[in-house]
Amino acid sequence: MRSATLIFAGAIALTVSAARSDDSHMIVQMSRAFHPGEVTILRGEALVFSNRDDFIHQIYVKSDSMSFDSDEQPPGQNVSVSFPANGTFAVRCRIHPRMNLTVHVK
Ligand SMILES: [Cu+2]
Repeated sequence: MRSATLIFAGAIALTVSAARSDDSHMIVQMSRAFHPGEVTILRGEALVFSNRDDFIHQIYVKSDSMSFDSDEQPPGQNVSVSFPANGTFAVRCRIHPRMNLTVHVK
């Protein structure tokens, strides 16, 4: 009886945390810009980039503690990028050099 109660409580906790991360870490690429342009997340969390323009984007991060380089990202496609290290990172697009997102990882 006691172990059944523990399993039930764990299932609720998992559901709540999954719903929250879906809401709060979505970045939209629209009109050749990231929205929002700055975000703070916890170490190990991911950002999901959603291309809402009708042309291709791309995503890259280059720093001492992490490196990411996506393929071309067609309209409507989502790309997930996780951040395994603390610090401040610039996310850029190789196709549109003025696109810049600042990510603070704590
Ligand atoms: Cu772009």
